[in-house]
Amino acid sequence: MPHPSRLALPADFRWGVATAAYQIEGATGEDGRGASVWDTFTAKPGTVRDGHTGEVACDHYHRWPEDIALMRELGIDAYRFSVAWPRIQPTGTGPVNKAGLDFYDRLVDGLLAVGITPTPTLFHWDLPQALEDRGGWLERDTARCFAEYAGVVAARLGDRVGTWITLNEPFVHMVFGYALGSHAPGRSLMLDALPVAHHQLLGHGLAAAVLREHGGRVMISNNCTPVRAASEDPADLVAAEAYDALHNRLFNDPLLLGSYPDLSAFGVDRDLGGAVREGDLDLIAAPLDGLGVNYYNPTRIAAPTAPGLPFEEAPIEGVPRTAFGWPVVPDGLRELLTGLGRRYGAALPPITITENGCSVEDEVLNGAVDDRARIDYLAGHVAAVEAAVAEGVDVRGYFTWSLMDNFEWAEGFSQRFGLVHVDFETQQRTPKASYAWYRNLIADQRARHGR
Ligand code: GBH
Repeated sequence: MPHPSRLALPADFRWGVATAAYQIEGATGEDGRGASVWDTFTAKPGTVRDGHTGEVACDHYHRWPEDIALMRELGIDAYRFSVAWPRIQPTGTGPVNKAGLDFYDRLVDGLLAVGITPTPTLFHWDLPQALEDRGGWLERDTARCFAEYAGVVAARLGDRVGTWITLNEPFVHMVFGYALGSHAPGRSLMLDALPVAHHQLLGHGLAAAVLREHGGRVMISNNCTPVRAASEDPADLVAAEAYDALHNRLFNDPLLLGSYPDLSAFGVDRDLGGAVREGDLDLIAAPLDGLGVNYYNPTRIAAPTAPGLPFEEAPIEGVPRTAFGWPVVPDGLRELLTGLGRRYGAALPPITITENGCSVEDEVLNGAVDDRARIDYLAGHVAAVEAAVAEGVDVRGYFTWSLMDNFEWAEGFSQRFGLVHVDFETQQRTPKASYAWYRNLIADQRARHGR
């Protein structure tokens, strides 16, 4: 494990933690918040493990001062949280709920008061149900509504927020939410979900223009995975290429190159099922101030053995696994970052790792939580970022997922990703060993650079 103080990262490298509204806030029925697709989804039996919901979650909506105190003690530079659209516009468009804006106003002021940069994400999967009732992200108009909402938030917080993240992981939202149905809104459209990719990206483009009018800098967080072919067999190579196009390039290419990748292996045209209109790609490709990269693990792909999709996932063998069963491959992050550098060259804006972390099964023993598997995971991945920087990739910051254990979507509260343990009966927070480790890493880096 590399000693943190030897990390060769730039002096202005920024450290943070990330969360998302529906995963931590709770208070879903308070202060005029409208329903989101996740309220509807979790209310349906059989959708989430053990029937868990985000109704209370970490009760962050009420306990945010305590959570800011934990962040202050951790010593982070920046906090990535998400704004719940249905708190701001309960029906997704039109009427604005002042009490919802007030909450984020208090949060932003609370962060600034302790020297932490608020870095809000505007959409982390909790679409107002009223918009889903009109077709959700399958509908082009949702992109327009998203820009309207972005303008409302920026008008209130834009004097104190410098950098905005428009969307979180549009790939994961499209696949789990609209193609497979394992996340809200629970639709199983397979490839017919592709317009959801375009409408989210269009929403990003329209919102970016609005955020800029308010003087904001704009980023987007994409879930990226380095794709490895299961073998050198040409059929596996072709399958890996197809998967890379769907997972990574479908979202990075339009943003950075202004065009969609070739998806003909999926029998899909470049207009994504007729969704793309003239001028859309110019909007989507407006320069970004940074690309947010969320990395968890690499993906191994083989040729399909049955008719259907042009690829099949193959297991990655011989590596540790997280409690979730995901393979732990820190070097995959270096591979991913250098690969982005090679593919996009001068078109690649500075990168921030906006999520990286793992779930660990843990328990509080005598007031302490020994999550050394998380320390190993984080140390390995920070070292991979350092290696990529040494190879010339411009990475400006790193956010750990997550500050605290929270509602892990379809897995409910069963997967713990936090630096801080949360007892969901008592809401007691207990910093884990990884919290102390991360605090030391940040303090060492700061001392090293005299800031
Ligand atoms: C993120 O999504 C989300 O932004 C965040 O809300 C969430 O809590 C966090 O990650 C943890 O899940 O099948 O072994 O190849 C991550 C999306 C999709 C990444 C599934 C890992 C599969 C691992 N994830 N993916 S594997």
